[in-house]
Amino acid sequence: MKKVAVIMGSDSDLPVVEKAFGVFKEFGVPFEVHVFSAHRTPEEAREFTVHAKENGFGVLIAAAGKAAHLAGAIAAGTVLPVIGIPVKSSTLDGLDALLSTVQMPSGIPVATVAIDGAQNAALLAVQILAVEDGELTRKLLSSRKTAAEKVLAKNREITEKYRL
Ligand code: RP5
Repeated sequence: MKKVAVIMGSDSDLPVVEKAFGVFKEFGVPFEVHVFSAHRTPEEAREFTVHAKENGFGVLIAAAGKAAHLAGAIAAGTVLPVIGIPVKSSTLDGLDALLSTVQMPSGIPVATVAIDGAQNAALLAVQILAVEDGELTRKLLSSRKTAAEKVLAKNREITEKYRL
């Protein structure tokens, strides 16, 4: 199976980003974690990116806050799918990072998830890998079913609690 790379702009992003790791463990998807900055270590970020496909990666996730150019810079160096996580790490509550990540020019796409949306970023990466992997698809469908059953159980519980 292809690996997922999770790249963050700073180790200060780790508390947000690490919510993705449990998803990969749940689905048995191999992943690697890196800290590369679009601004502080641009050469290293590019070097990793341009060799990512030949190094066995299938999807790249990039998380950054503030003027969050990491996902876009990474997307510029590969045709692998890139998922951006805008991180809430400033006085602007992550809106700065959201706009910096999502507003990519035509031709260089970044699939941007919600501010601090590491779990959805990981799920989207798993779904991309599942396109060519029946077992992964089966696990995803089973996980959706379990989640739906939990909601329906809560529905029964709350409905009963407030029944007149
Ligand atoms: C961004 O600047 C990083 O992704 C981080 O979210 C933010 C602050 O970085 P530190 O100053 O905490 O290293 O590049």
